[in-house]
Amino acid sequence: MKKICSVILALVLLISLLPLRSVSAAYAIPENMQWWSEARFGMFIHFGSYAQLGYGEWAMAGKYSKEDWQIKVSSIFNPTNFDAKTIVDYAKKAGMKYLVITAKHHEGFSMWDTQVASFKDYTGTKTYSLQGFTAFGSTGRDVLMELKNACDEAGLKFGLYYSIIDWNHSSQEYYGTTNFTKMFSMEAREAYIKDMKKQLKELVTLYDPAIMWFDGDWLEYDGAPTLVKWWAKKDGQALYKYMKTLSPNIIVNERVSRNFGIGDYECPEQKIPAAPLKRPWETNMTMNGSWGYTTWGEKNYKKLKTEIQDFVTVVSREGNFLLNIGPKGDGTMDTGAKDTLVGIGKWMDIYSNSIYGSNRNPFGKDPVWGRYTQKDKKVYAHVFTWPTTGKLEATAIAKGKIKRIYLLNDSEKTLKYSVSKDIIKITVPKNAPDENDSVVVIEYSSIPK
Ligand code: FHN
Repeated sequence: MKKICSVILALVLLISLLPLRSVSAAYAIPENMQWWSEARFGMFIHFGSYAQLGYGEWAMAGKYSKEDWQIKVSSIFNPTNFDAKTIVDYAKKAGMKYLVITAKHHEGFSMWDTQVASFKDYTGTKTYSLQGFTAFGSTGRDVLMELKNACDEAGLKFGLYYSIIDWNHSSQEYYGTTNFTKMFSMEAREAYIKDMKKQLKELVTLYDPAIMWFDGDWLEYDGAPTLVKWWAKKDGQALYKYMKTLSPNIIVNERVSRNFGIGDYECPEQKIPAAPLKRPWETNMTMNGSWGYTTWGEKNYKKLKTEIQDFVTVVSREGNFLLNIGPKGDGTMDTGAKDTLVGIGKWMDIYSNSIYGSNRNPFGKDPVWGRYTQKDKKVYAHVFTWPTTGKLEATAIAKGKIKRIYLLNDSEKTLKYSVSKDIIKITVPKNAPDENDSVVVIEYSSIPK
């Protein structure tokens, strides 16, 4: 038996060293995630009472008491200029197919008219929510519903973010030692988890989100709950199961209790994995280093080239890209966010065929000049560094029959090429068609399975 196992192991190792053939996906995509996998690109929106201050979504932690934060920051939050249609228009024009907005971040401020009684302010008399705690409540508006309706109208999927930790809830408080929260008692813990699930039921009933994006779970603890380690792997498993009973097709990320393989996909944050992961994944990333609005973030936006090349790199490793905006306290987007979205949109207008429904680089290793993505019988060579020699060297799929090679931005014109062994030498124009990422399409008539 032992001998058989070692032979199988050796075989598996050997196969893993072979150059990847045109593997479109090394794992199956569940039916309810097909749209998500094809979409590749979504908008993250960090929007809460913290936006009012302009110091980001962690401004309260360890610096404000619940009372101070609620009086000095949350109570004056009044996003009257929040314009869901404008935000969704920018997302759509950028080529985004879904969005995820913070319904409740760690501050515990509910962005909807929650009726769950324990989510009160420090006095225990007012609901700690946009409707219950601010002047905005008198408008009768529901920003989450406005955004959901705008998404429905524009054909984008609508998702919600929900923080498991809650710095303002009466059950717990921010606890710097673990950078999590500390429960005041085990009874408070039980009651909070029950009420958190009541809020989640409210959110599913009211907004029917396609995605529930959890966060504030990061203890990565697999043991019996304590006051400081009050959220464990089994709580995450129970939460995932609960969400699926509320809405069987909802997509739930791994941050019900991360790094235990729970949830439907992994969420590398502010980074791009060096290679495809073992199951569906989505990099979540800021445009300017800030999730929630910050005054310094306005001057800190990445270059458009960086955004586009990061996005393509994510897709070349079969990931999704969730790119964040942090609206200001009045609800408007800042110029840097708008410019970035318009810039990505201009590139996507020409090159989105190399993104939507595309999968990993079929060769594993990145070429020196850029990235590869693949969709069916087309390999897209994303050329970040255009050759000065007029010749682009690309890898051929072993035993594949090339039908045609052309520029994605000028598909009528066939490019000349020659193949020797597994190298294709393509004659390309002197100047790069796109300063951020030019795409050469290598279309095959047949590719071995
Ligand atoms: O603490 C949060 C942070 O504010 C932000 O929401 C990011 C987004 O992925 N998640 C947590 C940090 O990992």
